[in-house]
Amino acid sequence: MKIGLVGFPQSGKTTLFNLLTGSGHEDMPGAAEVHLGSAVVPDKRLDFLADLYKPRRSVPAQIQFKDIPGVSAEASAAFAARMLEEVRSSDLLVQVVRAFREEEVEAALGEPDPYRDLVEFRNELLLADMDFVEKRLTRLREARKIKGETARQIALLERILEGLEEEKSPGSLGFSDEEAALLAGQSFLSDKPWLAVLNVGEEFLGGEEYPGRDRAIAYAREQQIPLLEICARIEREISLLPPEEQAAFMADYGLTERGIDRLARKAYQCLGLISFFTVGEDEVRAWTVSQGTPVRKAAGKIHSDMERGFIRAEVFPFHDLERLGTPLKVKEAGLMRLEGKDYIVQDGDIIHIRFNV
Ligand SMILES: Nc1nc2c(ncn2[C@@H]2O[C@H](COP(=O)(O)OP(=O)(O)OP(=O)(O)O)[C@@H](O)[C@H]2O)c(=O)[nH]1
Ligand SMILES: [Mg+2]
Repeated sequence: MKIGLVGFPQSGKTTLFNLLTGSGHEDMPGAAEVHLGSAVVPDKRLDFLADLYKPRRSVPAQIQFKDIPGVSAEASAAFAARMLEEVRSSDLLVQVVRAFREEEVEAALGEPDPYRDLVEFRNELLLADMDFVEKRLTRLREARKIKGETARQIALLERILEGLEEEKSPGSLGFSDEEAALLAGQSFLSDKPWLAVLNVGEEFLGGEEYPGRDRAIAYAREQQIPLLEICARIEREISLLPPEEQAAFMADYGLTERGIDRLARKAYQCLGLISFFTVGEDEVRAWTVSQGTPVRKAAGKIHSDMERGFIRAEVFPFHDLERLGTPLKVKEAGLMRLEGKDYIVQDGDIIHIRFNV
């Protein structure tokens, strides 16, 4: 799973990327480099398990981030196309939106207007999809005799194009099984899960409003775009301080929770992801799977042998362990269960796989 940090130039994508992944890139405006990095997914439950089991290591889940430079009006078509491919290969789009005041940036790009940037970004996704569909249509129509599957594909793409022209993403049109098969797994940019991070200046952290805040928030609500406000620069600066000083600075700025905590939670929601845990003296570890994953498949994340030779899973919920204090008490209370291969993993399950190969 890869999360793409996307958006217009100079909106703070690299600053946010540095914050999330602990990197230290300092790009000049117009730098054309994609950065890859991973961030630890904060989870208090894992901390609790580490305290309880005192394992040699505690392994949190990780999210991969990709920092994709903004494409300015002066950029070459080749560069724009390459960046579009980077966006296409992201599982979730996190649009970083400029909502901070910074003279140098404003001299080149004008005042921040997060509403405009949200609307324009969506339009760009729709336009990129239109362009893709139109090219496909042109190619299909070149066939000498149009019939059968080609004719059905053309009809479907025409319907998709009409939708896009009315600002409807293909996924919202509702496809029959036959139509889905015709699309053969083709995914559209405007269908990608998308959330917005409004990158606010530190001066707006106290609740003071930046230009266009209400309008941007209303638009996001109407379009059902999950939205977060993060001050990437100040959080980045705080993250570079000695750990014991960080809490006090966070409090000074009225920050109750770190950006990564909030972003990870929203990203998991958007992508329908949950966590389960494995525990032991050697390690406690958080694993990420999609909602609805059967336990045998989840076992395969840990090791392919566990999936192949799966016998049963011992399962108990984290909240019972937290409530009762020890695994023994959970067992005595009759809350430890044996589950077969089709059991659907629940968020917070603590799982031990019995297997045989
Ligand atoms: N005042 C202020 N400046 C910020 C903030 N976040 C980013 N900046 C500044 O805005 C400029 C652009 O930030 P970047 O993180 O490089 O932006 P970007 O989106 O990666 O830019 P491109 O990669 O060129 O698209 C830099 O000078 C940052 O220091 C913020 O929260 N407050
Ligand atoms: Mg950048």
